[in-house]
Amino acid sequence: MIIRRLQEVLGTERDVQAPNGNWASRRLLLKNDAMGFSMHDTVIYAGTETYIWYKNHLEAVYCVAGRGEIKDLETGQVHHIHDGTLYALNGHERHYLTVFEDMRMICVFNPPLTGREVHTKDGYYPIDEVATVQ
Ligand code: 9YT
Repeated sequence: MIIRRLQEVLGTERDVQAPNGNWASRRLLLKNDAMGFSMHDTVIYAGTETYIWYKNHLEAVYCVAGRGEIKDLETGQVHHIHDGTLYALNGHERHYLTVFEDMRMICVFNPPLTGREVHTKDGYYPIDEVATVQ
């Protein structure tokens, strides 16, 4: 059994900041934890807009605090996000995330992230090209 607390992750290799400052991703579970998925406690900051296209991953996101919206660029639909909202990108949808009030998100990735991935300029995480957290 793995027991891990956010407090233990903060400020370590598992605490990853977006280079553009839009988010902080605290990686509670990674590939080497052998769960078949990764799980992150992520904060996306108010006033930011982020283009994302997870072409290599499926991602489920559960918002537990804050307010924002997701624009699905495949359909043009905009969905409000707040405490208690889940979205699951089961079709690798390109999207924009716009944040009105810091959003705290529980993010699950399949396949799991391995360590310190950050978005490429095209908004995705590369696979098998990044440093792994041991
Ligand atoms: C919701 C989302 O995709 N935010 C970007 C950060 C990412 N989810 C992560 O690595 O935690």
